[in-house]
Amino acid sequence: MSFFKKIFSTEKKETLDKGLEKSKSSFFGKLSKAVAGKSKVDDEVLDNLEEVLVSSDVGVNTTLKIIERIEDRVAKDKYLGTEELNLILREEIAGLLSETNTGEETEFSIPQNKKPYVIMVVGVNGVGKTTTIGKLAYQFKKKGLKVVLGAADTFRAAAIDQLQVWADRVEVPIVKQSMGSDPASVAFDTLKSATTQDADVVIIDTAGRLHNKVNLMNELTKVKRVMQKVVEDAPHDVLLVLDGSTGQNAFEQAKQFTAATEVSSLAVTKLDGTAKGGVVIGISDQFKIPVKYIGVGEGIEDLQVFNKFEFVDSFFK
Ligand SMILES: Nc1nc2c(ncn2[C@@H]2O[C@H](COP(=O)(O)OP(=O)(O)O)[C@@H](O)[C@H]2O)c(=O)[nH]1
Ligand SMILES: [Mg+2]
Repeated sequence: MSFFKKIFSTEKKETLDKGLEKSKSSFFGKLSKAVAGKSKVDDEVLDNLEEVLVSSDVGVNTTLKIIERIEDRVAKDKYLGTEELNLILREEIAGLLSETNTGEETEFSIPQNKKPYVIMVVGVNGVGKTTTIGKLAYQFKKKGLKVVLGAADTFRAAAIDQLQVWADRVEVPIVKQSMGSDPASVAFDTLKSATTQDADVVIIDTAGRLHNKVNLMNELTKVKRVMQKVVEDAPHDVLLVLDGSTGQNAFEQAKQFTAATEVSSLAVTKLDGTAKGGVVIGISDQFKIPVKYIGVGEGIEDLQVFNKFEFVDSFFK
């Protein structure tokens, strides 16, 4: 049994273990083939390992970094056994995640000195923004925080309705206008309302249907600027939601959004039921933006605060 079980809630860990099952079995299946019949880590094993990592959606750059680190270890210890490879990979991956994620977070929380604390949620259609907002609102409310949602994805009526469904489910207020209205105006109204209600957290849903970078940049810049008329330093967090099951596509989206706006944290969704969980490692390393939350199911409880120790432990257990 791993010692992490003692630190973290067993229930949370079980959900994570289950969510990462497919990624794990695919990764270790490939890894055992990569080292089959080999007792020491040599060039051939390293070549195979490189292939395993790339095909597990860790991403080319991050894979090269990991391989380089293992090469350094091989150079020091010429008889590095393949049975030690698991442990070494685990250490190197935890090390990579440390560079961006402090990794100590285990609880849903917000800084105490910002009120209301404004989270702007961005990302393309279908990645799980609205669902993540609903789950987050639920967690914050459970902590006794007063939450207000803003329906600034005004492109589709369904988008507003979906957020409304979550607001009803979690029983938190929502600010919305009709479909097609100005997202910045909705964001403004939401912050006004939140201030009047003395709310602790505001979560703003946005549209991801902006295909070109200039449009996207203009739109998000405008939403931010208008929010700042109400709360000077808003948004405090720009949370980019990425669909983990899309693998390399998630990298591409991260590239586009980080070019269009200042993204301060990431949520990687749909890690359940995919074999592409390695994407979390690559994205966290490549973009130097902390992964704050991970989605491991469609249910209201299926959002977790990302913790690198738990993640690596679940993956390598
Ligand atoms: N399996 C799974 N499905 C998810 C997760 N997060 C979101 N979804 C589903 O993804 C779909 C799109 O989500 P939605 O929140 O509407 O995406 P949006 O367009 O970005 O707002 C919905 O069917 C959600 O139930 C997750 O962590 N796991
Ligand atoms: Mg939505």
